[in-house]
Amino acid sequence: MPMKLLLGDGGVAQAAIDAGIGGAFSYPGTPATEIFEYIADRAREAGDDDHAEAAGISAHWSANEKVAYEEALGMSYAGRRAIVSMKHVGLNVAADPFVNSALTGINAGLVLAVADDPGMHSSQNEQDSRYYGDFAQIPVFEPATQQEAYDFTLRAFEYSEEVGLPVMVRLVTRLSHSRANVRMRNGANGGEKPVVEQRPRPTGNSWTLVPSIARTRYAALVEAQRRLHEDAQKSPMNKLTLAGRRGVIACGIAHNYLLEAKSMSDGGGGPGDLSILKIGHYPVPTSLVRDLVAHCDDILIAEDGYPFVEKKLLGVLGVPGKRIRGRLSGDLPATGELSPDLLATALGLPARATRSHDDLAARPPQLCRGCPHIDSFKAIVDATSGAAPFLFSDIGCYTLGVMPPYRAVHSCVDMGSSIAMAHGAARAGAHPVLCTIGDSTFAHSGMTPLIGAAQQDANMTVVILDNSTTAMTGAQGSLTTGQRLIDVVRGLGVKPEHLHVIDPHPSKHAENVAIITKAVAHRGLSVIISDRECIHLKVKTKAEATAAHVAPSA
Ligand SMILES: Cc1ncc(C[n+]2csc(CCOP(=O)(O)OP(=O)(O)O)c2C)c(N)n1
Ligand code: SF4
Repeated sequence: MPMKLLLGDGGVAQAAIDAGIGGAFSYPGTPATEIFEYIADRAREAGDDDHAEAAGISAHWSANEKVAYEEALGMSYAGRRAIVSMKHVGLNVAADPFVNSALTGINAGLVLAVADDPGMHSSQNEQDSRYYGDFAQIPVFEPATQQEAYDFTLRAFEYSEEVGLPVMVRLVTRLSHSRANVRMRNGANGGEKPVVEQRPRPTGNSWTLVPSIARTRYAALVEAQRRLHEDAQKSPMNKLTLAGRRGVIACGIAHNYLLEAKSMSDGGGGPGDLSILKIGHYPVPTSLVRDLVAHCDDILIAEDGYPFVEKKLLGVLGVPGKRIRGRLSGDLPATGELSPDLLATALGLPARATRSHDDLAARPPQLCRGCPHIDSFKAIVDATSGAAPFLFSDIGCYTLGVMPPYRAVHSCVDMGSSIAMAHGAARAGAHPVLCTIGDSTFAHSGMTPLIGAAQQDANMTVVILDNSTTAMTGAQGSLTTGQRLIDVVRGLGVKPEHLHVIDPHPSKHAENVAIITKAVAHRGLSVIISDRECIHLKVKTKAEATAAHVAPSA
């Protein structure tokens, strides 16, 4: 079998290719971005085609995660396997089709790869996607290693078709972004292309969720839970090893951390007699959990994310006579990433003397020198000085406008929120109200609130920072930039006389301040498009661009 050094994200992506997908769908977001990029790059190489159609794999960035999920679901209905990938908060955006697709079911295999970010390396929260899987009542696979990322994803496509449901593969940052050798199935990596037949259209109609059909489908989903539970008990992704009376339940990557903690101590004569339940396939395999708890007196639950299994195990009443330890008990920290050292300490094993993050010199993120956002913020600040403006903002490189000396960002809640929040504040009578939003975020979820603001002629100023790219996540393309952005804004109902395009350049500062001042003085909606490309688009390669800037990826 061929071997390849792959990121966890690469393992998922290569498995999707080897599973014979017809398409990959995504909106960028760290740490999931590389799943789509890997597939798009391989497909492009194979097909020598900008959009990879010739390789038989369609791979285009979508406007947002909801759109990506729906496109993937449409491909599955049409009989081709599909993968949709996103960062954890992207699943909030895609939650509507995701949850409802568990009722409609799928046709060809549909895999949702979600990368969570415990510790918030580049995210606004550390939510745990396993809850979404539980909520939608679909199977979730959680790999511990890059090899499992590959193996579990391949299996996820088959299993999705066996049970007629989407299957989630849940990753975390450390796995997504670290590399290991991965053995691939025959035909991968230069071998024969996998041939997966287009599946025929199912008869009957289960895809139209009018109440009469939805009720039947929901009953079928609830009924299917019994099978999903039975499958999880028997799954080779869940493994129970009974030994001593101290037990550990290790979920996903936490199993890797456990092995490392044990190996540090085994080498030094530490206990090798832990009973271990490794969980990689949900719903939680309850009978395996029961067997472990019956065998042990003291059980540590290690999961990178929320205390999902720990809460289920404790329920309302707890487990009398047993010591159940984890994030809820305080034996592991309530927030942030786990690590081998944290597990070692919780198990009373010797921890390594490691460097902590505190040893590293602090390097706060900042806008690059020459960044067009700097000039936009300077103009906004000068145009509103002394007026105590509300400056709502959004997610992108420009969020760094929160830092001194600009201090021109007063909020950043979720993608696309700035326009709607500004509208809410304007309706409260606040003035002046401005918001800043990037071109990619505008396409993601800024267009819809602008329709309402335009219809109401809300007393606010929207500044769209068009740098021609999705800079923060590594310079992916943007769907609304340049003339297309202007056309879209007009089409959403913004009056042409209150739509201005400026060039955020130091030489144009006075002119820009005057335009913004006038726009803010207008009692109604005005939109300013601040149009200058990210300086890194001029750099030849994306690798150079990424190396050159220190704005965080999110
Ligand atoms: C729901 C969600 N999806 C994806 C992301 C990752 N993300 C953060 S900012 C951003 C887009 C930034 O592009 P743009 O708005 O054009 O601003 P720029 O970084 O180019 O200044 C993305 C995709 C996220 N934080 N939340
Ligand atoms: S990557 Fe581009 S948009 Fe982001 S801070 Fe640097 S210059 Fe500005």
